Amino acid sequence: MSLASNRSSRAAALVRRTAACGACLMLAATTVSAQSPAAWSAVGDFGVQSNPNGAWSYETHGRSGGYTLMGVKEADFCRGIRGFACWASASDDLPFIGINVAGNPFQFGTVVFAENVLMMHPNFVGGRPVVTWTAPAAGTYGFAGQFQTVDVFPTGVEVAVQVAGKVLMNEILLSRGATAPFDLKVKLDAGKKVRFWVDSHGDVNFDSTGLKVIVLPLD
Ligand SMILES: [Ca+2]
Repeated sequence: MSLASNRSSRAAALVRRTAACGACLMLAATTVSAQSPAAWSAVGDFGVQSNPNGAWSYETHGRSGGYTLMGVKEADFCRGIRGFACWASASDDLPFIGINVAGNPFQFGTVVFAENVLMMHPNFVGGRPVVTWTAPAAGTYGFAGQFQTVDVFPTGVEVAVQVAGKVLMNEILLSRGATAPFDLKVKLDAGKKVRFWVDSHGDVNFDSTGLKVIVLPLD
């Protein structure tokens, strides 16, 4: 569910202080705190009712290029895991984008399923899970959040945020619990897509990766 209508004057005041952006892209000087009302939340808005899901969509990016909407939804038992809901490109297959719906944190195999974080995993043929946010109107938006490895024995992942093919941030995470935070300010035309993806960085085993994103309108 989009929370766009809930943007508050407090949030606007918070971000307006850093809204004077002469460039199309720059790092935001303001960190969006946990207390800041969110206009959109990748975690809070996540659902398996529809894809696209408001401003969010859940895609697969293959090595051949192009993005495909994930067409399989599991309200529970994604990959046979109780308490795990997801979108996937094929039934019981990778890549997936999901969330813990168990009501408590748990571990399945080597993967730690925390609450309030999206879980992403690439596939064996180079397919990346991609969380995509589409600008509903032209404007400047703030994107704050992080990627984090959530497997006990990660083999390394490459994570990135990009818009229209331009990479805004790109990091390789190799160790357990490693994080790649971001706090970006981006000027977008209506309909432009900001994408958050996870690549296997070689070995695709043990590549489960968490993602949190808060989006705030800055105009
Ligand atoms: Ca890997």
